[in-house]
Amino acid sequence: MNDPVENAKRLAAYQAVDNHVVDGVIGIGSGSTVVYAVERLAQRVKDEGLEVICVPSSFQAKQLIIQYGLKLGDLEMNPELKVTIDGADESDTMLTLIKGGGGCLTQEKILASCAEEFIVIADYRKASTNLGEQWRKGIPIEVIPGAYRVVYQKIEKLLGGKSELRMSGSSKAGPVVTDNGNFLLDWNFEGVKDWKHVENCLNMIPGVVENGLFVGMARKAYFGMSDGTVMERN
Ligand code: ABF
Repeated sequence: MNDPVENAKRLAAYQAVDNHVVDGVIGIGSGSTVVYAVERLAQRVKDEGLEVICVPSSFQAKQLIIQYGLKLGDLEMNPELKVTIDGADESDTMLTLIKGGGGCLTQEKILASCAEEFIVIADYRKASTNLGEQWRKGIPIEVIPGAYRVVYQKIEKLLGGKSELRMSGSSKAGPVVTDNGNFLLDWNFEGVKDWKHVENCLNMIPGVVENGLFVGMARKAYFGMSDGTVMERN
């Protein structure tokens, strides 16, 4: 594979699956990096007889699990996960994450919260020192459609910054609709120090379903690097 970013995603995903997956129930995140994790899982099922049930975090993840012939599960049948493996838009040195740039965050946070270990996989562009250095599009926030305007007004009052309703396509045809039938706001912030406080404030606003800040959830992150190595952060 010649594309350094794709190569980096693959390296991180393969290493995470090899180091953290044993027989049991696995949470499957969403996005382009997770594709490689599912690819590796399927190889291990075939080559080693690994026995896993995969719980998806999105429509995309479900399709991937089916496409690779893996066993599909859900949280009703399998509420306790051994590990959840997922991508991120950015991770700082404390493993505070921004997620939801691809539109998925609520089901991902649920799966992360149900896992003994939540493991992040990403390419080198996602690793930062201070959150917001790399991902410039703001914090994704999933909202009940009819509440988007009051939610963004309340966010501005409480925390400052500016929010935008995420639109689909270049023609601005309409808002992006999540797998849960909701809208997304992207909140642009400045000078935030206490991310747990922000996460809690956002989720206290009626109409907010969940937000894309993952604070204190990830156990470990694997970043594929452009030189073919993998950087680990705990
Ligand atoms: C989903 O996919 C989202 O939470 C996050 O925005 C994104 C990361 O995707 P990729 O692996 O394509 O960078 O997990």
